[in-house]
Amino acid sequence: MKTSVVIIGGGPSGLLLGQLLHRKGIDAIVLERKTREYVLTRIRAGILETGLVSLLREAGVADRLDSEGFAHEGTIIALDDEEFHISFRDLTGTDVIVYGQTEVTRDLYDAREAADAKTIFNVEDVVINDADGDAPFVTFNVDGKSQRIDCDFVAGCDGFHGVSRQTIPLDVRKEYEKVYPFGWLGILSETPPVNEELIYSNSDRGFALCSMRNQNLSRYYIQCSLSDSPDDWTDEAFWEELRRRIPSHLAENLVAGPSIEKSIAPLRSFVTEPMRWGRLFLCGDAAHIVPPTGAKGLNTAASDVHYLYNGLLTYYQDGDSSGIDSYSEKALARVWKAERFSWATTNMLHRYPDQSEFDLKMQRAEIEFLRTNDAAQRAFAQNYVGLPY
Ligand code: FAS
Ligand code: PHB
Repeated sequence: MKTSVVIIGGGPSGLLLGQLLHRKGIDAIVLERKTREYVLTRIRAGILETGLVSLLREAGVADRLDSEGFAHEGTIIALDDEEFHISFRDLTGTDVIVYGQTEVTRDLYDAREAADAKTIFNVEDVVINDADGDAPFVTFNVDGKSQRIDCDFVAGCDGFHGVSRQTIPLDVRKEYEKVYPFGWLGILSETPPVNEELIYSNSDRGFALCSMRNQNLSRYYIQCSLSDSPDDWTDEAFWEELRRRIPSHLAENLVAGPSIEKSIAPLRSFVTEPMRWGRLFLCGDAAHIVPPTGAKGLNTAASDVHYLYNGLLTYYQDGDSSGIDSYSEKALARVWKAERFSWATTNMLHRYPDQSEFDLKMQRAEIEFLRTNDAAQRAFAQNYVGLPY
């Protein structure tokens, strides 16, 4: 087989890149380790920056998003029993859109199938060959048969545990990592959200986040120990703990119900530099990971896709390689700002096991400064709605 771009990974990064390229007549084959059905069982992000919404519209996959997604013009930040509101719309003139990553991925798969664009599922033993040469090719096994695809470029969109990042030699790539001493226990429940906007809460029992997917599908998280497993938490225990971590007058509105999904996500900050090696480009979680506190994971994958797509477009349309040559530098400039915001909001809102009294005072002072200072709120809002591409 031969194609222009082999995209490894059929998650949101790979599918969005594939769809954008397809719309411009640039051929790409997506290789996905799992099945479409399996990929769509993953419950992940819920908040879309306007940059991602614009990209999805450019890709022609935003019809359902435009009809089912809904705008949030701000968020609630709570400390113990007090809360305050930060208005994204007043401070930045824009909102964020609530629409689950699962639905984004579903829309992208539907579009790819409608376009009859090639996706190969259940691939195994993917190897990227000669990425540092002029004629890369990808080999893999599917249904017990070995396959080869010759291409011009490879987009590594295969997430944190994929093969793409590992293809870059250790003496070429530099990795930066911070692992947090806690995780997020998340549940999905078919219940009305406790509040019309998100609530990020720092309580003496730990962090909690009240989010949603729609008016009858709520998404909640509580900070938990890394030694916890989802089976350690009954639904009743989860609801009781959540009630104790958000302001009591808000907790009175909490509607509990059976969890339809329950999982624990570890929290880490991670960046690989560079995000390009020869004709291999890393996109999304393959190159970087953020703690989900700032809702930046999926949204930073989107800006990577924007830079890579436009670089490939000028290469194929004008023979101009300046876009792909500057990809890593441009993508990393925005990645590091997202890493900083995610790290800072995680530190501001979570209780650390070894936190000193002084650390706690610093946390309280930071939240009080955010509550009372317009410039601080504007900076928070600009980061949350998404810095410019
Ligand atoms: P993905 O990991 O989504 O997709 C990579 C794809 O590559 C997968 O489908 C995988 O099966 C495939 N793959 C892997 N290895 C392969 C191989 N060798 N060959 C072929 N295919 C291969 N972000 C938020 O903003 N908010 C959240 O609440 C949030 N929660 C999260 C919870 C969890 C448990 C995780 C892991 C992430 C969460 N994220 C969250 C971040 C998440 O949304 C990612 O940023 C987003 O999925 C990035 O998309 P991709 O880069 O496409 O990577
Ligand atoms: C979610 O709805 O899953 C969500 C929302 C905001 C975050 C993280 C996760 O910061």
